[in-house]
Amino acid sequence: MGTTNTQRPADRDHVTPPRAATQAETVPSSHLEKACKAADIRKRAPRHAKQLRVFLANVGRRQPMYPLATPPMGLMYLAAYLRTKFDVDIRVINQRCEGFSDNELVWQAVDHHADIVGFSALTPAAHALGGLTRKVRQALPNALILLGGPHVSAFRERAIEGTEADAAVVGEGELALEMIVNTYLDDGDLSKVPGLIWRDADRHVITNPGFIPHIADLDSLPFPAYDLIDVRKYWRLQSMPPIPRRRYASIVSSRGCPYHCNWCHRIFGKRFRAHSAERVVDEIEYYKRTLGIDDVEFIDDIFNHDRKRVIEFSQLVGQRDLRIKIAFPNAIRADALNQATVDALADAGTYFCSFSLESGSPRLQKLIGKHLDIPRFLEGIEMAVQRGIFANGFNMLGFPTETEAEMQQTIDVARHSLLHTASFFTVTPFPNTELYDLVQRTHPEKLANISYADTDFSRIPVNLAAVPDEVLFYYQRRANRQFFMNPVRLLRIVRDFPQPHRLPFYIPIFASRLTKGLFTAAARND
Ligand code: B12
Ligand code: SF4
Repeated sequence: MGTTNTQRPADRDHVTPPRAATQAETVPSSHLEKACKAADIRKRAPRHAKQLRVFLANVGRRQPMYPLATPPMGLMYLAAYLRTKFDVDIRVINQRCEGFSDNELVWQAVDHHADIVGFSALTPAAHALGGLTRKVRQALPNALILLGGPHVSAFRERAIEGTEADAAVVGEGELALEMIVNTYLDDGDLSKVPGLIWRDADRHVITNPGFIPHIADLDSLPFPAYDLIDVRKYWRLQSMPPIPRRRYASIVSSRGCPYHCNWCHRIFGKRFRAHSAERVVDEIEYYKRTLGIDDVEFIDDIFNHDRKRVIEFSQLVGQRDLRIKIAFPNAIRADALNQATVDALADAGTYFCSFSLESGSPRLQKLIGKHLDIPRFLEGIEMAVQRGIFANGFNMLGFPTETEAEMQQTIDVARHSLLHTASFFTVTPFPNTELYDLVQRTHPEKLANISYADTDFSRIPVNLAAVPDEVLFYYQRRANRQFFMNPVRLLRIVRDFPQPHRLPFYIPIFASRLTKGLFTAAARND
């Protein structure tokens, strides 16, 4: 499909001189030696006299009812990788953490004199990409503007439309970005990068054929670039486990997931790829030494897919006497746990773990492709709680065709479990998922007006269930009431929450869940 040769105007050549050989002669060899840290750099990009300047930003701002921020792992991985391949000066900004306005974010790119500007977005924040890329284009007319991250993986070509971006990367980014930078430094012909979505000289959007294989050996990647963020800022904010003020680092110890949940993008593919246990422990040890952390959270898709690795990891933590606290705000599949893995994780220092039920209905478990073994899910939670781990649960209400009785089944499984806390989210279909395809086949009209930018949890972006909005709202309120309004559970929360004095912080969020839809349902008639 790739047709036109180059989408890069000639004036972008200020970084890549047209006469490479002449330019190389002007570079002092000592500088070249220093710049070319990786052996292959000279081969790949011998010609640019000026250090490449890259600006990477995570887009989106914290909301009062959704104040979470986590280190921008995707960008930190990309930055660390680029540094091993090119002579490059990189600035990484997370708008969620810094609280920058869009103008301030663009100013950061300008201040960095960026040659390449890359934005990463989750879908709820993606509405800002149009304005941001236009402002960058105005302020830095020669910059190559890239998009990547979960929103691009979901929306593909639609993600670049309405923006000024030159190209968008679907899925894992390291190798794609390396190829893009090489192209940028060479002849700017983006038609050479497999699978890339890009704009040709006429600004038409083109998707290249082919794909870039996933990185087979994750251990070949450098540690994510924590030196490019101020991790201490994150310690003051709420992270994924609802426990603020932890001296933590996030770790992605594996990529890819072989399960088939139909709402999930699987950005990193279906094959489970993991860092070795040794490398994960090295990483923790490194952060302890360099960042002064005493806590880590794993945000893999599924940390415990390989039980042998779980045991090895836990043993190494013990052998090296790491004394680290470990949280799994996601990443654990409860029905894949057994006593040995729970014991190993608890011995290693695990104190918080989220478990995803999603639905308590066996019919829906099949429909949504999760196929969770619910009795084993409950056993997994029980084993974890018995080992002193604080257990949080994720559930969803509003799957296609879901009935009132099935919503109640979910509530019942959750409230009869030993979970300490739980959330009951609304199912939202993202493009390029099987769930989205299912709704497109059965109720295409429901997809027409989804407001993905709506992060107000008292509203419903879309209702796929077999019940009207008011009923779905009712079951969401009921779920919170029945789950939490239980004196034994409340006592357990106060007793076991790692920072009980901070519990009042959650009262407004909890109150909004208990009143969800009470004030907006009447205003909706879809
Ligand atoms: C941590 C996390 C968060 C953090 C924020 C993360 C962030 N980046 O901003 C918080 C807790 C805030 C969060 C919130 C939500 N999240 Co979340 N979250 C995650 C999680 C568990 C890990 C993200 C991560 O760090 N991954 C590891 C890094 C290495 O991967 P990465 O960021 O994708 O980056 C790689 C590529 O995408 C690419 N890349 C990324 N950026 C760029 C940029 C450029 C220029 C290029 C070239 C490449 C590139 O290269 C990177 C390296 O390979 C993912 C699950 C997952 N497996 O990723 C879900 C996930 C991202 N979240 C998801 C969802 C649905 C949500 C919520 C909407 C949930 C909800 N109902 O509230 C909210 C959104 C809140 C809001 N209002 O915006 C979905 C994404 C859906 C979508 N289309 O956006 C995911 C994918 C889960 C899933 N499997 O469905 N989340
Ligand atoms: S287990 Fe998690 S990562 Fe795997 S398919 Fe299901 S939702 Fe996606």
